Amino acid sequence: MAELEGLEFGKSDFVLLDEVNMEQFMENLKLRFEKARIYTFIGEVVVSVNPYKQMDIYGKEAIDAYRGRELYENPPHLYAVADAAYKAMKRRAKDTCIVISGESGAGKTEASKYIMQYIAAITNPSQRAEVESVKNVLLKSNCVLEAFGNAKTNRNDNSSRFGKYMDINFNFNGDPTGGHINNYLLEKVRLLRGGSEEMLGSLHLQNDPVNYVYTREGAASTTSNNDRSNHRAVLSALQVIGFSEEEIDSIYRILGTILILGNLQFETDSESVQVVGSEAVSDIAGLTTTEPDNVTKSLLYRTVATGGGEVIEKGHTEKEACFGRDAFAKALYERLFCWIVARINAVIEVKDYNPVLHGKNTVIGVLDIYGFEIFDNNSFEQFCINYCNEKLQQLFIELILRQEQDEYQREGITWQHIDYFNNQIIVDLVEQPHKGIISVLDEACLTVGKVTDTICLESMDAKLGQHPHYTSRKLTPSDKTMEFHRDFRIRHYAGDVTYSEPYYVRCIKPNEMKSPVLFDDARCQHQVAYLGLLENVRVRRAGFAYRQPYARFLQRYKMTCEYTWPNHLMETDREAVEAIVTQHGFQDDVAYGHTKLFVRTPRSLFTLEQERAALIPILVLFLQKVWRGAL
Ligand code: AD9
Ligand code: MG
Repeated sequence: MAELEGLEFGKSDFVLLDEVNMEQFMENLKLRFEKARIYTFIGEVVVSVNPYKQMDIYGKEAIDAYRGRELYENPPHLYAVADAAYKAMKRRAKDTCIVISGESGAGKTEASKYIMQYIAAITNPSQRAEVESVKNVLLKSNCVLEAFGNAKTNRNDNSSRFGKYMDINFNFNGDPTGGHINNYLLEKVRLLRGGSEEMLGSLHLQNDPVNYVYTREGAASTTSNNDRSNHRAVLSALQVIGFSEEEIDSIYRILGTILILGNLQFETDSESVQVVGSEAVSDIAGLTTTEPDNVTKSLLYRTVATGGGEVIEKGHTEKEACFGRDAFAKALYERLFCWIVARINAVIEVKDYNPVLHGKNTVIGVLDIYGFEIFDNNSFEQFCINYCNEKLQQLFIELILRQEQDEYQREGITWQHIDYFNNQIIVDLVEQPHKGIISVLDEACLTVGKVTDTICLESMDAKLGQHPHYTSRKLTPSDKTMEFHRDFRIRHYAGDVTYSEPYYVRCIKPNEMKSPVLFDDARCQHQVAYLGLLENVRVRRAGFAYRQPYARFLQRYKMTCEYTWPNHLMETDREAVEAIVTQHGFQDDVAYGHTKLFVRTPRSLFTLEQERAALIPILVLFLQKVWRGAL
């Protein structure tokens, strides 16, 4: 049990801190990290610190320990959350979702994989072949998605360059019947170091990524990837999922085309822009089975409509040709990735599902989103990523907070309001029709012929200058370009509230060195602050951590009280529950709703759980004696 870990490992739930302040929070987080306890609860939320080393906590033994148990019965673990989500889905036949957040390299993708592995391990006990095959494809799809959707960055060797929302569909038995992947955005490749000489030769490629502009940056940084075996794993995963040899060959041809495209250079001779060297063009033509002339034409010209309705071909400038080349490569890659995802979806989608015959089909969704990204220079991509996080936070506040309050109201519980920052104002700043940043940018792009950053910024300043979360920054001209660098800032939410939800995993990155032994206090504290974990604990403590219908509570704990065991001596279930609570002395820690008991801290239930566990062997003996007629 969580508490049985012993205090030398710190508090297993931040709700149990003596006082909720940053100092105590950080002390506990650090102590647990140093004692290799990487998971800690805040109620039902799991806070995870990336251990940067293989932990022996994911094996069969651990899976068996968490399977079907209640959240507070075991030490904090991803498996506890995965099991809770699975149980909730199965018991209530309702869709559930696990949201994993944290900054780059904090461990989101690893967490999502452990969660999926757990779900795969606990389902299909009868080993039905078709369910096994669905599970296999779901697990293998991660490998393929990572190969094409992840990239080496300086923050994470295996950074997801796309957001992933994976649905797993279940039948009424709770066995997986299929799934669906939604993906958003991506980047580079990990093809070259793993490919055989023969394969690379046929693609007109060399086996060192340093030779290619698009892969040079990643190749230059230190690597902890075993590229050759990863490459084999991807190939085998593609085959297991059902990609044909021809399809796999096409994938490699397209990747080859992209890499060669990236190396293309242009030069301007007296009259026009030309591609430097003809070999690359003919290689691309070969890989894409088209004529070299078509390749050259598409790289050097664009088609435009004149005022008179005529369509003409206009030559690019050298700079335009470079932009065009990169945009083309990106578009190719994006389409390839989307095609791969669609192809996987076609294999795993639920087929022939008949709700009348098969019962209700439910879903567990796992969202592995990229967390807030803050760089020195933030592009439109960062804007979208951060907006997406704000939106997620907003949905969370709206849904969970309202649901929580509705439940208190329904059950007649007095609820003391807790202050939290509602980020609706920031979401509005971005998305409001006619007034939000997206509309203003759209408008600026439509009305002005040639849009510059300055024009966009001026237009935003005019419309949004007074907004409390908008700041315009006009910096001094840079020496090199003599252009004004201009930007704007959005003050994103500083904290959040996590009302009881189900199923959040909050990942923290302990240091920037990928070290298993370093706990960088300042870096960690920063993350704790912006993930709003302290507010999370406060809300959790002010509210009620657990609630159970009277009958269910009674069923589980009746043997711990003389008024309820062996005979139910009270008039109603509620009275019986009151007797149990009073006998154990935690009447100040509960509230009685119309149909449910609300318990403020897990500690109270924990005492009950301990007593129940101690009583069970005695009861078993007692019952055996009764059966044998000895009593
Ligand atoms: V990004 O936003 O996609 O750049 P993530 O997904 O948060 O990021 P990821 O899961 O890829 O991070 O973890 C980064 C690295 O940390 C992994 O490649 C592992 O080497 C390491 N890691 C993370 N979690 C664990 C773990 N539970 N056990 C061991 C881990 N190593
Ligand atoms: Mg990731």
